[in-house]
Amino acid sequence: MSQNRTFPEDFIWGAATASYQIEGAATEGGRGPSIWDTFSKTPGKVLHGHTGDIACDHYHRYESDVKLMAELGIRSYRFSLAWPRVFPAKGKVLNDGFDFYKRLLEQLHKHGITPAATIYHWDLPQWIEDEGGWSNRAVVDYYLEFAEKAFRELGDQIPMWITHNEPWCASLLSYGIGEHAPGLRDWRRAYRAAHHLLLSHGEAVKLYRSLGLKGEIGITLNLTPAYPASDSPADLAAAARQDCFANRWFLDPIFKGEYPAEFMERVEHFCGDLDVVRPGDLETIATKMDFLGINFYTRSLVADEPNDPLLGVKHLKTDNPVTDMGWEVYPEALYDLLHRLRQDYTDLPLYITENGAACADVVENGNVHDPDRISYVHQHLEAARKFIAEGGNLKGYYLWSLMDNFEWAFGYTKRFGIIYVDYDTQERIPKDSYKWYRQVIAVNGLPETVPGTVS
Ligand code: PNW
Repeated sequence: MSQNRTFPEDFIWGAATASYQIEGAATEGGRGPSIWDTFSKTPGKVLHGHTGDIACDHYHRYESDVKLMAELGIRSYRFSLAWPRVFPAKGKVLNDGFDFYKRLLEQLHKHGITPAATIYHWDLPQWIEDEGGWSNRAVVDYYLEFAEKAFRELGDQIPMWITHNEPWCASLLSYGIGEHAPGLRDWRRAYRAAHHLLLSHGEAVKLYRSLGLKGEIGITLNLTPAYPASDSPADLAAAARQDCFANRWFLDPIFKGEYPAEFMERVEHFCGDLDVVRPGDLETIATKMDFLGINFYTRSLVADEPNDPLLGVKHLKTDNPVTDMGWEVYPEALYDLLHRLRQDYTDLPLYITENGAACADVVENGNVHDPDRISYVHQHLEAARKFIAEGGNLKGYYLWSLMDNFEWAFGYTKRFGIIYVDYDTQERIPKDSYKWYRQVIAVNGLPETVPGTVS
């Protein structure tokens, strides 16, 4: 019975964070401002005016945080490198800008935890944004300079590199929808930004190879499968457009060396000629990498909506449970997605580089109860396990997040951690989900029943 609930021997259990969301120490060591410092200090952009100035103070507490990782039993820890710690201002390089990460790596090494580093998780130095940010092609060279320094200084200690976290968010959500820094509503710039993110990814893979480093390099995409509200041709077409917008815009160039043509026509009809793809770009973007990272949280359910100008879709709600983000809990979509990637795109190893839930935790006598998070993670791990059992090449799972942190436009109001953070005292309290995950890791498998649900 327990046999079929286990994971492969070498399955990589992990947890993830990102620099701006946890580090704090915003001006320490000469760090310059990032677009998130600027954005969070602009009134009305982040809930309650929260900023990452202090966050979880991980910059000072990394030692005890790594101890908590070790007690959890994770084999790998995914974190990101803060670009403005190294390139704080135009023409300025701090040669000790990676020192914090060197200290962190030492601790991880001491506890036998394998580091997985994301080069870019959204904290673009403000001075680069002042020159047009991701929508200006010059950013690609700036990014490569940062990546090269990271590879040279940390490359021998980090076996797993992620060029970008969620280019969809860093471009379309940030320059188009305007919900993330720099908070622009300019679709043309958003699509240009997406191209430069992809291009810098491909260039970084080539650079990594040219340096002869021995680790693996890939990219992390947030993929949100789109399901049609009905079988009508109009709704099917709406779901196909939504899928281009959310998924194929990144998957197709990376794996097929092309943008979805029909959708590109629609985009250019809407925003004007993007004037962004140069000869050779698509070949670079499609440079073979070593793995694909997937961040999965939810799906979307869409119907045709002729009055919606860009996509012609409307999003529908269901009766399924939602997390604190309002995101529908729909683990079947993870299973479907994994199979689709395998069938339509790649046989490369896959990693789930983020999955988790924001929940209303119940803090009680020094314990933190979070049954909904346990149930969410359990169901998604079950979907992952089923895919592996069917021959799928899924090598690891990084829970988002190790600890509560700065949840972007929502500030500290949404808690994703399996470790509770008291932002007044910086006290850490492992939640019930931490203890549950520790047990899953220890036995390399899922328990029979999902807590809090009737089965
Ligand atoms: C991801 N959306 O962000 C990020 O990689 C994390 O830094 C973040 O904390 C986590 O997921 C939880 O939100 C996303 O609006 C933010 O679709 C927003 C969206 C998707 C992912």
